[in-house]
Amino acid sequence: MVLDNLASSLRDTIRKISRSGYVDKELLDEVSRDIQRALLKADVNVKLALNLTNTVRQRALEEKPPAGMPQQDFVVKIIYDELLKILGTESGISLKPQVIMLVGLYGQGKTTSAGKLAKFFTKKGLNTGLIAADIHRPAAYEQLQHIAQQLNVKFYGEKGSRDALSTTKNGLKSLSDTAVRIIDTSGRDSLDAGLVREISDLKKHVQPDEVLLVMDATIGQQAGPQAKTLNEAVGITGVIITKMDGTGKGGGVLSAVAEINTPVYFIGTGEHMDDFEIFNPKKFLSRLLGLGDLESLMEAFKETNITEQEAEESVNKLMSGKFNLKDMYDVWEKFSQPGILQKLVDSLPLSKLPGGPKINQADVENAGNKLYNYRVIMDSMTFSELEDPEIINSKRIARVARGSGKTEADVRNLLKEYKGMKNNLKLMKGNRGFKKMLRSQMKAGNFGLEEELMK
Ligand SMILES: Nc1nc2c(ncn2[C@@H]2O[C@H](COP(=O)(O)OP(=O)(O)O)[C@@H](O)[C@H]2O)c(=O)[nH]1
Ligand SMILES: [Mg+2]
Repeated sequence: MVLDNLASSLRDTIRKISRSGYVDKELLDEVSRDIQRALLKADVNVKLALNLTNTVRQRALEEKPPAGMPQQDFVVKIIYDELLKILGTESGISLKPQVIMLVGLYGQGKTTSAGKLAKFFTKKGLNTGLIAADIHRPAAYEQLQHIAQQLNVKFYGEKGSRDALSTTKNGLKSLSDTAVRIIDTSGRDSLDAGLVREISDLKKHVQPDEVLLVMDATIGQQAGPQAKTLNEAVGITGVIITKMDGTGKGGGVLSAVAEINTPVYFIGTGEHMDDFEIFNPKKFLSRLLGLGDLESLMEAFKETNITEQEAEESVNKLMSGKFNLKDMYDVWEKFSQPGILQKLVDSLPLSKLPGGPKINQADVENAGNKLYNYRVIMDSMTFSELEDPEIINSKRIARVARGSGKTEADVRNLLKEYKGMKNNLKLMKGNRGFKKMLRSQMKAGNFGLEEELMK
């Protein structure tokens, strides 16, 4: 697919962010260099790439994450936001009677897309007609007629016509009872004054509801100037990006879309009439970056219900070295709320990456069960045992196991995990960056969770 290389570089960067202990200026510099390189390699316009990475860096330095969101995820969110701006708004084509004019250079996929659009509208119950206004290409008439026959939609053309405007006017009249009328115009090998004059003339006299620019995803840097000139000449209202199934870099077309600031309506993913998708920028970007649904991530954070103050208190306690089983219990209790674990896992960016750690349903259930079992065990401990786990000797272990209906090995595992956690915390004592990270992790309620799930 087009943009595959860009996708994999961006995913590497996101992985780097997710794995970093904490976010600092050094990491942000590195990340913005990585993104810049990836964008330039993918043929994204230099100015656009620089603007984007500067904005990401600045926002990540200046803005604070919403309560509960770890800094790392926040940086990923900023990258996502800024890339989304390039891809444009979510608005799509409307399902109503209308006249649509397709413009673009030779071979970009206008005629094919005219057919795909006709199929799209027909399926939605709007009868559709195709008008052959490409008077330059020798077989253009036959190509469109053939597509119309294949789709069983209406067709108007004047074989051998030398006048695009009069043919189009006749076509619109002849198809006046057809809900959606699509005009397939001429292209050129390159942008020239003749083409620009021809289509601006058409636009002026026909006043179509939509003027859609058809662009091949693989054309590279010339996409930008092309889009700009055509937009100035006829006012592009939407874009169809074709040949997304190809192997080109794709960044040129993305830059062009950003340059004219026009929504992408559809993408073409093959030569067949069915190889056509409505373009949804958010979905496209999430898929490109290999992220889960960021909205549900935010929601999951909210639902953990840990307040700023609670997080602060827990962190202070942890960092003071006075961390005991009671504290661990409190943290784990948050996860035991129904659905929270699954929600958090669903939204962990790391787990969505190809080649990243795989978390399946069974792992989530195991982790959930484990936390639940730990709580059951701790429920059988005395208050002084929770406060001071050092006093738990083998006699007490046997008692707790009996009381909780678990094995002694289960109890020992719990204690082992607690000690491991405590040791790690001791090692990190005095590290301010770590403290900061811990606080946000804590607020997010995912302290230790990722490691737990990724074993
Ligand atoms: N792989 C692929 N080929 C496409 C796509 N759209 C169009 N094509 C092919 O690109 C070539 C040029 O398309 P055409 O519609 O004639 O372009 P036009 O000159 O702009 O009208 C044809 O061979 C099409 O089959 C697409 O989304 N994917
Ligand atoms: Mg054509």
